[in-house]
Amino acid sequence: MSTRTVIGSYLSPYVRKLLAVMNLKGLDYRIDPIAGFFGSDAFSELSPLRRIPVLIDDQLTLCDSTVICEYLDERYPQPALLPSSAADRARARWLEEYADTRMGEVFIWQLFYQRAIGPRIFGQTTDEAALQRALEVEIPQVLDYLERQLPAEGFLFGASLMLADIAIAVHFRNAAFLRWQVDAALWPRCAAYVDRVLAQDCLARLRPYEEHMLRVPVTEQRAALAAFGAPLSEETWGGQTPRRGLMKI
Ligand SMILES: N[C@@H](CCC(=O)N[C@@H](CS)C(=O)NCC(=O)O)C(=O)O
Repeated sequence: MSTRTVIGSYLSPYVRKLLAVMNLKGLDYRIDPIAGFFGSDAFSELSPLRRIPVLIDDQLTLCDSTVICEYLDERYPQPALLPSSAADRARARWLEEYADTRMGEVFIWQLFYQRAIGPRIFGQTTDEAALQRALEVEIPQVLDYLERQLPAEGFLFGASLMLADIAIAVHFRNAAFLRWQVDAALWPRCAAYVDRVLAQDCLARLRPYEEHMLRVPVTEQRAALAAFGAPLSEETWGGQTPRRGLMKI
């Protein structure tokens, strides 16, 4: 039985980022696949912002995908998640930050929230104006920026997949759940790069679980994943009813 537990759903981009890093480093884990907004009271004790992912291992309980991935990289340095020169490391951290904050804002808090979480979890009607603004203005701005940053071949820092690559690509997987994809005629470099990164084994291995979860309601996902053979934790920090988040974005 693994000494590491990841709390958080396979459908969250930030959980996907952490799981891909653990797969890349060959670290085993058990997962408590709770959806965002579905943590129990006990979950608030572990995650004061009530956000996923959380990692529990033999030494500590830790929140935030970036903090957790950096901790794992320091404890298990191979393969490295950051490039070696100071300038490249700084650029890698910036691109990861851009992915976590700006891409998270437009892909998750606009697109995914308006199309999936708001209506399905909170019974809200879609804010069509916000959705259109995301699709027509905000996402194209992100793609224009990425098109100038991403390489035509390989990954951001050469032949090895690193944390910034994973942090960027995970958001496109959530967009794909909604049948949205990068228009390769407008952003060819970005479209090819996203396909290349998502095809890497550490991310591709998560797809069967993601697809399985998409087919069932949130409250049935744990049981469905157990039947599907996912490496579930014995304990769960999930609740039965959704609660509004503490943070605005
Ligand atoms: N900066 C955090 C962001 C985590 C995050 O926003 N997680 C979402 C799920 S995709 C969540 O837990 N949302 C629930 C909430 O905000 O209450 C990280 O990198 O871990």
